[in-house]
Amino acid sequence: MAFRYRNDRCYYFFGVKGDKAILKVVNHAVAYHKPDEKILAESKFNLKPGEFLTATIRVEGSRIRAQFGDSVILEAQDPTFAEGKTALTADVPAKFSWVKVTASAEEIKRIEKFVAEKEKQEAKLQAANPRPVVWKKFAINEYGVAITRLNDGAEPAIFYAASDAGAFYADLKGNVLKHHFFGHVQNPALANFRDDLPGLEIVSINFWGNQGIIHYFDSDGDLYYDFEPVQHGSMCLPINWTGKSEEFFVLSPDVTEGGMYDGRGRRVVQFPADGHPYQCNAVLDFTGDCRDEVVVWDPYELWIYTQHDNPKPDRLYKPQRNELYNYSNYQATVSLPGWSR
Ligand SMILES: [Ca+2]
Ligand SMILES: [Ca+2]
Ligand SMILES: [Ca+2]
Repeated sequence: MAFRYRNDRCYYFFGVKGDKAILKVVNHAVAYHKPDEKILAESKFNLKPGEFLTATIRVEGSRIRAQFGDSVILEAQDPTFAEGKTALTADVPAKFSWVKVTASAEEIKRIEKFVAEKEKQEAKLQAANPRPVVWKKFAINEYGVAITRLNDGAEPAIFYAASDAGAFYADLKGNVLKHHFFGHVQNPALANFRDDLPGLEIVSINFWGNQGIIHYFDSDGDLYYDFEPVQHGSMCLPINWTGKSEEFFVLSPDVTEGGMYDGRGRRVVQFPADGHPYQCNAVLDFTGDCRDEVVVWDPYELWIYTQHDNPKPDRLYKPQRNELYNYSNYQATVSLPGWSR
C-alpha cells in the first residue's frame, strides 16, 4: 500500500518484502538507478502465499502508524510528505479487495474546498480560451500521416531528457550543471510557457516504470513544478493556441484524461466529447491564422481541430519550431518566440 502518494517515485509504502513487514519512504533517487529509499520501521513477518492481509495505516502530521492485523505494528515519524493520494502497488502477482480512506470532518472539508477551487479555476481558464472546433475530418486507410512544411531553423538547447538517468542541464562545453534524478524523463519541450519566468521553460514527461510524471523546469534548469495528471507517457507538444505569448502543451486528445495544460499545471482547454479519434495527435498550423491546429487520428479517421474564433486578425504569437523533417517520437521540441508582424 502506498500512501501520501505524490507520484510513482515519491510516496510512503507499507507492505511485505521477503520475510519482513516494512514501512519506508521513497523520494526520487540519489543516483542512476539508486532510489532514495529509507526504511522507517520494519519487523519480521512471515506471509503465507494466498493469505489475505488487512493493512491499517494512520497518518497524523509527521506521525505514521501502520499495522497488519493486531500483531505487527510499525511506527515512525517522518516529515518528507505532508499529503498525497493512496495507491496500490506490488511487484509480484497480488490481489486487492477493498480500500477505505477516512479523514476528520475538518480535513475532508479542506480537501473538498481545494478540489472545488481547482475545478472552478480551470473552468474559468477554459471558458476564457478558444474552444476546439473541428475544421476537417476524413477517413484514412493507412496507418501514419506524413506532414511537410518548411520554416526557419531553431537553436539547439542543452537540456537532456536522459531516460532512466533523469534530466541534465549542461553548458555548451558539455559541463553538466544540473542533474535531476527524476526517473525516466523523456520528450522535453522548450517553449515560453510562462511570461513571469525569464526565457523558455521546459516541460518533460516520464515513461517506463514511472509513467505520467510531468516536470517543469525554468531557464536555469531548476524544477519549478511537478504533477502526475495521468498514468501513461505521452508527448507533450507545445501549442500556440491563443496567439498570446504563453504557449500550452497538448497532453493528449482524450476527453477526460487529456487536454491542453498551461505552464502552471492547469488544464486550460478540454477536447469535446464528439467521438473523435484519440490514438495519436500532432500540433501544426494548417489553416486560418498562425495559431496551431491539433490533428488527431487513428488507423481509420483523421480530424483537425482549430479555434472557434479562427481566424483572428490581430498580431499573434508565431513561434519557430523544429523542422518538420526532424520530427520523431523521441524529439526534443523547441519553440522559439516570434510574432506574426
Ligand atoms: Ca518564460
Ligand atoms: Ca505514474
Ligand atoms: Ca492556424
